[in-house]
Amino acid sequence: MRVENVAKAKCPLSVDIIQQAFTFIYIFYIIIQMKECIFCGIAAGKIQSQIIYQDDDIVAFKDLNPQAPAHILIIPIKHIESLASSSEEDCVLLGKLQLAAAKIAKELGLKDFRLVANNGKGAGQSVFHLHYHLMGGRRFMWPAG
Ligand code: DGP
Repeated sequence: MRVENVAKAKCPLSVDIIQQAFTFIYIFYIIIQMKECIFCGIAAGKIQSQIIYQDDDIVAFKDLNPQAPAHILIIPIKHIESLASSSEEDCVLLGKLQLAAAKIAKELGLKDFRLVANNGKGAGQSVFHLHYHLMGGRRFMWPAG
């Protein structure tokens, strides 16, 4: 008899149950991960980031993968998937995001900067929580790639 069969023969139920339990926990973990929004986690302080600005409605933090010497992400604390899914009720909040961008740029000493919101996968959006990229500190080309 093979070694694994001996183990199974001795304790057939528990091995299967443990395997099933691990599979279940793993699938559950994946589902939770998929549902959890990274930027909501950052806004709630559950996920670490280099926060540079925060008020009652907005959080701004350094991008993990900077594309310019200064690359800040500015997000609403409220979960909105994208600019396209914002609504009339977000009108003031959207204004606040842009004003925060201008304020942060000034504080960082950026006279020239670019403010970008990628909307949808085809436009390069990878995190589906509305965010503006505030970038500066280098020359930018136009049209954007
Ligand atoms: P976009 O592709 O437009 O959805 O931009 C998402 C940006 O978010 C991308 O530049 C990388 C950044 N990013 C993704 N995950 C994290 C994270 O956990 N922390 C920080 N600081 N930035 C992140």
